Amino acid sequence: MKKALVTGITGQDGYFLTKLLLEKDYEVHGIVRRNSQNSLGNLESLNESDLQNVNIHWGDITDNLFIDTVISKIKPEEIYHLAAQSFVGFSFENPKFTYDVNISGTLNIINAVKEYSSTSKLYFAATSELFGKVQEIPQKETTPFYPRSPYGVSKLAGFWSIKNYRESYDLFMSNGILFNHESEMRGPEFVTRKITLAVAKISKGIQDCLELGNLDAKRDWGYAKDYVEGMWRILQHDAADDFVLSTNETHSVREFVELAFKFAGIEIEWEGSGINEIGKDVKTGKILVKVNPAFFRPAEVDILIGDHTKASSKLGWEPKTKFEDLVKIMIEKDLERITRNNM
Ligand code: NAP
Ligand code: G4F
Repeated sequence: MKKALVTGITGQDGYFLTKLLLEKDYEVHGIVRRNSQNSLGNLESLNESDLQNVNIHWGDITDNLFIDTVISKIKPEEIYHLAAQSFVGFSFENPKFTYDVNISGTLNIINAVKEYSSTSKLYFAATSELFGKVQEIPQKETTPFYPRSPYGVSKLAGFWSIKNYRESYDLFMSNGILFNHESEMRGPEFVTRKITLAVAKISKGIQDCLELGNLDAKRDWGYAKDYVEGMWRILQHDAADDFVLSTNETHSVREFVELAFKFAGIEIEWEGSGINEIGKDVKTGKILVKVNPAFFRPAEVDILIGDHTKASSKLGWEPKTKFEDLVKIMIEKDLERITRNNM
């Protein structure tokens, strides 16, 4: 039985990756940081028998003694390093914290592999945020990087640390340059989930209006379940390398909002522009969407659209879920949750 260690196992990707690894009969180990509720985050949505098969190690990736101990004890065949301060907006307010977790924490993992488990294959969760102020459309592995946030800068340090250790010490360390991927397990502060939660509540009459920042931002949005399959394939490849995973399509925040309302049975129309733009219910004329400058970022990534040709040809990976289906999955799940909780 192969052993896999997952950092960030309580997050969105950790949930889907754990399910995939258990299906593939891995012995799954996960790192969970302590919280006052003793909560296992998204893992609590696993069925009971799956949850019992996950070996939890309580600790923080910024604690190098803890990381050394866990990695030297388990010596996993595969390590998926997903743990991060992953919210771009928060990274502008808390750059030091973001660097501590995303740079020092990543260095702790990489160095522990080198010192105590050099045959482990390591996956690092790099990101399309590395492309930032894009230098080429679409973006692929050879596109120059230009990060636009403390988060992006921190992930750039992780990306190059992986490459540097790979080349210096002949270790199997790969970067997954993943474009945005969302799901019903997405954290509520990210724009897709913020939208589907609000639209579900508005359609049930328990929220009046949705306030957003930049409606023009464009992202290449895929489904997280498809992307964890890509992570796994990256570590099954015969050599360590760097791969873009994307859908090769881009859509604006505005389009996401329109579609989410449509799936909740509400047609909206837009009026005005800039910070005065509003979205109105076509039937009732009620204002359902407003722009709030508080949600704008000091520097924006205007457009992301990937090219996953390399992952297709070398790994046989393809995203399966289309944009419309992703929005539908998310809104249906939030409608169901809200109805169930009678909120
Ligand atoms: P997420 O839902 O925010 O999950 C982040 C995970 O990291 C959570 O389990 C969190 O634990 C854990 N974590 C944070 N700080 C930690 C620390 N100091 N010690 C231990 N664990 C810590 O993120 P995600 O969407 O699943 O993304 C997974 C990874 O892929 C992240 O590195 C992210 O930056 C990267 N990425 C994501 C996307 C995307 O679109 N989703 C795209 C490209 C790259 P808590 O539950 O305790 O907070
Ligand atoms: O959903 P977001 O916060 O995701 P963002 O910044 O693209 O980052 C996500 O994807 C990255 C991969 O490209 C990951 F590396 C990262 O960890 C994370 O998972 O924002 C998406 C867009 C931005 O342009 C933002 O300005 O939506 C815009 N937006 C407009 N109004 C908003 C809002 N974003 C948020 N979170 N909240 C708003 O009200």
